[in-house]
Amino acid sequence: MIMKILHTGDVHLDTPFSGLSPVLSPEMRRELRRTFSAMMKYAADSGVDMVLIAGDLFDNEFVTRETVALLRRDFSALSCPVVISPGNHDCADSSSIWIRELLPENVCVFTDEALNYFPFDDLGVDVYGYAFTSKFYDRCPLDGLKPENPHRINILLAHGDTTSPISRSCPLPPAALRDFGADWCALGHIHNPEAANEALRGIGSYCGCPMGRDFGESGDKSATLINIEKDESGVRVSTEAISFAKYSFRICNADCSGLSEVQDVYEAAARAAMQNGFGADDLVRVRLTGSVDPSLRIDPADAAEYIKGVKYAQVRDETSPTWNAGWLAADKGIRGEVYRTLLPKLESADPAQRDTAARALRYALSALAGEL
Ligand SMILES: [Mn+2]
Repeated sequence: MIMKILHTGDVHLDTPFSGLSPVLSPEMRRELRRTFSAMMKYAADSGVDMVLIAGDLFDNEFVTRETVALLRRDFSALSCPVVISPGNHDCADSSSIWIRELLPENVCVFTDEALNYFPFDDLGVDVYGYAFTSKFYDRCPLDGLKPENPHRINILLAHGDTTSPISRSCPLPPAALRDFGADWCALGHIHNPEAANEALRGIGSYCGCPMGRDFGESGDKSATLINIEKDESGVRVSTEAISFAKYSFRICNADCSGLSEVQDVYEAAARAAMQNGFGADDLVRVRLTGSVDPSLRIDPADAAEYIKGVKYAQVRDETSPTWNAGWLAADKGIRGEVYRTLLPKLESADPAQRDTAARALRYALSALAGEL
């Protein structure tokens, strides 16, 4: 038996993208839908045997009419089955789309929180799964269970957390996955899955989200194409990441150490974005780092204006106002006193504390200079 599967999840359709501008938010909502449709079109055109969706297809239980129409259209265009395990964001509660049977016949959805399976006799595969039926799922549903038909290809399609045995998002310890004994575990829940996937080598993998939705989901995003082959000699699985998103969130640093002119800082921000090769399909955050002159007044919005040729630019000022600050340390007046008081926090190991102290010092220096 040999089969090809497209595995996705954590699409979070109808994410509001509220952190972006009023023009960009609706565009990114459309783009997320387009990315989903591109995956389904790929599945239709490349003749995969099955599509697996490992939960969180929607961002929340209120699904827009437009999105329901899109799912019906894209799923009905497929000649293969689609199997869905609802996750914590789109749980199978009594009002959910999963229960209302709005989807075409080739779509199989787990709606029970107990583990069960859909058999696909023509493909020789059984797909095991379960559903979140509320936001939280506190236990591992695999305990003591095994696939019923060991000679078939057994897939576990699951939304859960392999990184913590006390997770409230369905704990799935790697040892429990191994004991269950599926030929492959197609998982959802972790959007940036590189580290988690390292620990799952040979058992399964998270697909991650197909498109980043904010700077917490930066970098290349993809779906997973799974090739699985099973015969008397054993099981062979290979996976391939396939990208469908047009836009990506990207983060880089601009070292501003020693700078004392805002113009130079803004140009450093623009240069960092350029040197990282960010372009028209990138939503970019530049983090300003390093120690700068305490009197420098950095305006992140002004700095962002300098970053050209990208889809969206944002600047975060994470500099420390401690460059060349000997004159402040020696100041016998109130400015020196403020500086000396804040210095331990300016040099703290905790970034949040450093940030607060940096803002406090800049505010104090501006106030004492009569600028506020
Ligand atoms: Mn998710």
